[in-house]
Amino acid sequence: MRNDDAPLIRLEDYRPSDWLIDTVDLDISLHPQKTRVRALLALRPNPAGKSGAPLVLDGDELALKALSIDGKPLDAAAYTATPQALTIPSPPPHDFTLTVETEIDPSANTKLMGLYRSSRVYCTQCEADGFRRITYFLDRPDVMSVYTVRLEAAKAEAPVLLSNGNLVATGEVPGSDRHFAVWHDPHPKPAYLFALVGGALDHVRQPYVTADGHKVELAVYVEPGKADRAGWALDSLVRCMRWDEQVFGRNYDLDVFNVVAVSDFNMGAMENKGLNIFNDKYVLADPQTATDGDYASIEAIIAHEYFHNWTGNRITCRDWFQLCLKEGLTVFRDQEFSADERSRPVKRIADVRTLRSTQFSEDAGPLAHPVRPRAYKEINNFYTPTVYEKGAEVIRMLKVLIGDEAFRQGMDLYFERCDGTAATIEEFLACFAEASGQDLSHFARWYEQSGTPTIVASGRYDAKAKRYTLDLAQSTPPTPGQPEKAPVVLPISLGLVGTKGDLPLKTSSNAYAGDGLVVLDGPSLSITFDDVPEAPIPSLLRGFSAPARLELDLADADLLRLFSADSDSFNRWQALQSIATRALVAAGRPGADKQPLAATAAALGQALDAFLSAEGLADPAFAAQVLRLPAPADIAREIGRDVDPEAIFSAHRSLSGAVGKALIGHMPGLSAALATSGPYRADAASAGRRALRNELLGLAALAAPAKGADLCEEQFATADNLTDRLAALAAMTLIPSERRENLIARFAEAYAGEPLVLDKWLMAQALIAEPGTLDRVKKLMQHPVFSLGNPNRVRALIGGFAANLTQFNRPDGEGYAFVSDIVVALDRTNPQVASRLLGSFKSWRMLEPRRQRFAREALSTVARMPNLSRDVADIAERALA
Ligand code: B3K
Ligand code: ZN
Repeated sequence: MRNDDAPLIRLEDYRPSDWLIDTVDLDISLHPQKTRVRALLALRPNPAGKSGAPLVLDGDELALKALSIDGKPLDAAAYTATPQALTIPSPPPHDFTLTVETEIDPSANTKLMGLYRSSRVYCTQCEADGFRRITYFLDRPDVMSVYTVRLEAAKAEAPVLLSNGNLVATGEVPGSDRHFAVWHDPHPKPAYLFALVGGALDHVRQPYVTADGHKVELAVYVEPGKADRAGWALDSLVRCMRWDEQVFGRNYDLDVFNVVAVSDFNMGAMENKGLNIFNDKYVLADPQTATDGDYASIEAIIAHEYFHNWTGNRITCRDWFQLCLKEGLTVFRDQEFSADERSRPVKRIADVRTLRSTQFSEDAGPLAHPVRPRAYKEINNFYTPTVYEKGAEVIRMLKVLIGDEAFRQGMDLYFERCDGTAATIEEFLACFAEASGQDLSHFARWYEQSGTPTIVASGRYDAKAKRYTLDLAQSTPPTPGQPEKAPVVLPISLGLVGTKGDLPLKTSSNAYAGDGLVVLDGPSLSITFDDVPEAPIPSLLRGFSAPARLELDLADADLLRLFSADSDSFNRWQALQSIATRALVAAGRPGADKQPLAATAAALGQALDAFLSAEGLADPAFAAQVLRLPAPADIAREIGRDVDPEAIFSAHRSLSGAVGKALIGHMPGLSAALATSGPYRADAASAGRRALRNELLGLAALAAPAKGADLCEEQFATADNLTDRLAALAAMTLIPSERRENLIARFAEAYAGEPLVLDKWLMAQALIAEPGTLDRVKKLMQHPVFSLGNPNRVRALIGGFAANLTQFNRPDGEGYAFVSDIVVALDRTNPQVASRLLGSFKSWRMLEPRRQRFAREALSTVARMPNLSRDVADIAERALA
């Protein structure tokens, strides 16, 4: 079905299912091309639905082989079966069993939704609506059933057979080369959490005893020969399970917990009950093939999927509009876990960078939507930074607003009250309203309204009266479908910074909630602080307490004072970012004067120089964040319209180069002091030291290319880990030269046979900000490691190119044409990966007119293609609207 014909599904049209399925007995006989699926469904009329309603089961590309009710084959006239639906117009008006047999071809399933077989492993992906590609079903999250699954396969082909829940039986199929395993999951679940895996896999395992005394066998399954790379994932699992017991009081609830890594996967990972399936990129790690960033991502994603066991699985979503109920909350939980495991301020900075680059940009463009969308054509297009990252920010604000204790009580109440149900945002919020005694109806607007609010702040000090007045106002720009915006509830954590640090806050304003928190919930507010002994500098939105833009006109000198004196690490970091952003925004406008940039470079250089001397070694991970300027794409977003990527990029290069020059004196000493000794360790402190060294290396490459190239070559040759080797490659890509090409070639030789490492190699090249990159990328598509069929390769090379601000947005439009051609080609085999890639066009409307014209042309060409998937057509349509 084409998108224009695809129905718009609306939240307001939600109705409970007319039928429920209490139990599902699946018998799946795996075969590469002819997998037989027999499903025995115990159906029951839903008291909350219409009685006497027809039974309409969802399907997707299915072929029905047999059908019976209560064991009796159904007359052909009593039903209709198409690939998309199985309809029984007059089912029995009472409980009955339905046996449905289908046959599917896992090898032909290139969409990687439903059951597929790739790299000789059978696996499934059912969220959001992949189960209907396995058998006809009521494929909606509010239909929850208890599953028993018998899997059968050739022993040699699939010695390992896994499904959800606990293993209850295994055996041989007499007289054949086949065996079977039976799994039972006692927890009712929606179909999207069903999973199976079959294949020859190695594993590592570890016993675990939950805080409430339940013995659990944990295991991580990987491709044969890779078990020595599974240890970090297993270790992360143990740590996050303990953390969830301690911080949220949540225990695990089955006898086994299995994680399986597969090499062809549409996204990061999937939280199937008791059987998490992962993109191998987020499981496999050793010092030679994974970077510090990979170690951190693995830890975070293992935790994320595990945390879903309570926030997602035991309590699931009533309908897909409630997606943020599980995703925003679970991202919040994984962020908190990583913050506790690592450095909280550094984690917050990293998360805010991601939020701004992915979500703020989405919110500012044609694909903007509320955290809880009201309508969709293709739900898979709503697994977005808005649902995930902004959804997590909403939870974080809730916690700030009601306080830690009420937040924990609200969570406990939610777990107690909603366990075993398919819930809504309203039910979730009600728990916190009850626990805190606060009315959260205004707060709920965060779920309904898209767009990033802007807070405009200004302050004045009355020296005579020793009073400081802060004026705050908010507004949210119009977004598609929502021209009128109302004020939202903005928790603004703040401090007044004097010459000797934070000044005490005294005010009689009722907008002041205590503990440095002001709540701005109307269009504007003015708040006066008394007994302020000196003219302070306001430090607003500490810890980034609300996902908003802040406009506060502070002089560079004031920002520099915040950088050195603010007690809030986030705002220390933000102060330098603000100085750089302001200068880059000014210099990045077409025809802008570059002079102010030189002054900023000098000021930043000096501040950083002093900072590195004083505390560079105290917290290297924080220092690395401080050194990293806002990215060119951040500046483009700040400018917001008539954007010329080249102008921004050249301003960015010259500022970075100048800052690099100011710091170059530090580099040898600091680099030596930061060098880690002994074998590689993945812990946050060691990673922080490498991060700072490598940040300096990148600056050196820009400040002094010849010297920088020497350093890169040396580091590449001597490093004992991928983090440092990749950093050497990345820094070298900034230096156009023969030496760069040699290093690129050496890297490929060193990591031949390591596709996940070569992904990084592909991406590093796709990100080179030079006109030759397009041809380079086209050539790399011919490299043996590249395949359009593997999502990781596509995301690395083509996704990398689409994230290259100057080259994707080439002035001749060729970058758009290239990416859109690939989207069209890919759409024939894997619509989800294709539509993600098309999302790279999300910021096209902020560009200058000529580029806009080319981008529109490319999008329109996609939109006009016949037989587009719903996924791609939906993005094209909304991007153009
Ligand atoms: N819930 C899955 C994402 C499913 C995406 C479907 N298109 C992974 C996660 O968020 O944990
Ligand atoms: Zn999730």
